[in-house]
Amino acid sequence: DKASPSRVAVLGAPIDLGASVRGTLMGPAALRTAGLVPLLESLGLDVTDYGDVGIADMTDLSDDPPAKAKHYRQIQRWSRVLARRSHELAHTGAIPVFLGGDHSLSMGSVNGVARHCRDVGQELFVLWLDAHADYNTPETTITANMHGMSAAFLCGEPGLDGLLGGDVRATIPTEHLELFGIRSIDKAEKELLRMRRISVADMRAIDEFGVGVLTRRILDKVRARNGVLHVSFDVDFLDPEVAPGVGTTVPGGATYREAHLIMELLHDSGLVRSVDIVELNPFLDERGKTARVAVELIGSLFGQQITDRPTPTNAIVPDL
Ligand code: 6HN
Ligand code: MN
Ligand code: MN
Ligand code: MN
Repeated sequence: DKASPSRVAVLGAPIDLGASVRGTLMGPAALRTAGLVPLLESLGLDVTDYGDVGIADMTDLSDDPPAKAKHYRQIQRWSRVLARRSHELAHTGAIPVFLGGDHSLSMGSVNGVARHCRDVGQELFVLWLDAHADYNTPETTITANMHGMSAAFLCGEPGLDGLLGGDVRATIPTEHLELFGIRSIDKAEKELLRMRRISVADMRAIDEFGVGVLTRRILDKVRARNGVLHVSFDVDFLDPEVAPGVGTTVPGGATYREAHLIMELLHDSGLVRSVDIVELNPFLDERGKTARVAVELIGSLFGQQITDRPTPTNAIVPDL
């Protein structure tokens, strides 16, 4: 496999208006406090921390906000600023790591990476580690919370078309979105996912086949297209016992070991080019437990391991 870049660009996005529970705006600070940057440096990576982005200098656009999209103007500011910064960072050849912040930030971060991939003619795949599918539109949403709409926006679903104003909206083909760890989908959202034939490795699939097999299946698909991978890691992907510091916990999530194995396999693949860490809510955390677990997992994603055993190549992979 091709070697991953050895430079990492950290950028915080202290945003919480995409969720109904306040507090994820403290996420970037908590991830830094838990030692994210020194851990990455200890793995031999050249890390630049660009601090947190803000939206104070942004002027509002004048499109009509959709009826069901709470705090649309604020999220629009974040999306525009993040899409631009993300595009710039991807251009530098470093691996951008976006620290959230609620999951609406991915509308900007992934858009910027997708735009860069389009410029250089590379296919981008998105691995969405999450309890939720985040595939609502302003039409299907029950809550009007925009963090539940980010994956749908990225795939070009209608309803948020004015979000980036005149800036480039680089959409992801629906076959390039891989939802993983899912255990909570709204009714209309499920229907839309089915219509679009989006790949959903739900918790049942994980129980039946295991995360090793399912992760390899995705990596094989990316390799077959000579593509690269963005990992959007919503910490509610983890079981609430492991990660209590989240506003939208759902029981029955990934275990500590399952999550580490996924990250280790992703690292070995050399395919990951950008990462989001989202939905950590330090206000709900228990003495930094969730922040620490999230940082350890990012360590595994960037090569922390016990021995240097390589990934076996003889995996049996079912067709889901
Ligand atoms: N997240 N499906 C629910 C909604 O409000 O649309 C939950 C979304 C959760 C979003 O956790 O990133
Ligand atoms: Mn999410
Ligand atoms: Mn470009
Ligand atoms: Mn979630």
